[in-house]
Amino acid sequence: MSANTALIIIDVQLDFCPGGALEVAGGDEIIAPINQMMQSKGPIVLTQDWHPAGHSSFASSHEHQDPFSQIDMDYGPQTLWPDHCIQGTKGAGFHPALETDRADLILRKGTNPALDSYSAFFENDHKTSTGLMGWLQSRQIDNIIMAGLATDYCVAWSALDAARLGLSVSVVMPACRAIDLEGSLAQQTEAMRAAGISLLDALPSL
Ligand code: VGL
Ligand code: ZN
Repeated sequence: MSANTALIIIDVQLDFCPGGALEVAGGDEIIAPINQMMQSKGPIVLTQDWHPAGHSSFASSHEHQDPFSQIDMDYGPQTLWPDHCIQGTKGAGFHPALETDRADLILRKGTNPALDSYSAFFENDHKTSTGLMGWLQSRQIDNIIMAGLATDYCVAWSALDAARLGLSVSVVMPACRAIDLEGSLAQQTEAMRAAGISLLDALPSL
């Protein structure tokens, strides 16, 4: 892997793995390939969805709303989720098989109670920065390789923001798994392709 390439691993947390609060089918199957990619020498960023209890993206925070329904927030449409990744809970922790020791940066997102943050770069208002781009720029990183959970939410939103910011982006599809709500996987896969993101069907040689 060249010095200007970073590996960005999105939300490999227990709540997104089978048995978790917002389980993604096969979510734990991506840990072995991710650990393998993390044996490379380059910079590694891990992200963690990290919500306060009562977060506005939780269906339980709204009257008469079921998980997986959609509402309009002042920043745009927001899907409502089961309570998940609550700060300090077991479910918010990384899956124990993930080799986190190699991480240079662990970035937590979704901490503002009033605003969700799928992307590792901007919160869901598309304006509030997480600071990740500054971190990458200060290290002259212009190429990123991304994997994690979920393909059609946090991975896709992160990859699309990265491409919009001018980074060259590859998503390692076999090291991602999707929630796939109402065609969201096909839709976001097409959006990533249209944005010039490379969708890899095998692990890159790093
Ligand atoms: C995610 C829904 C809600 C994700 C996070 O990591 O893809 N999805 N919060
Ligand atoms: Zn979340």
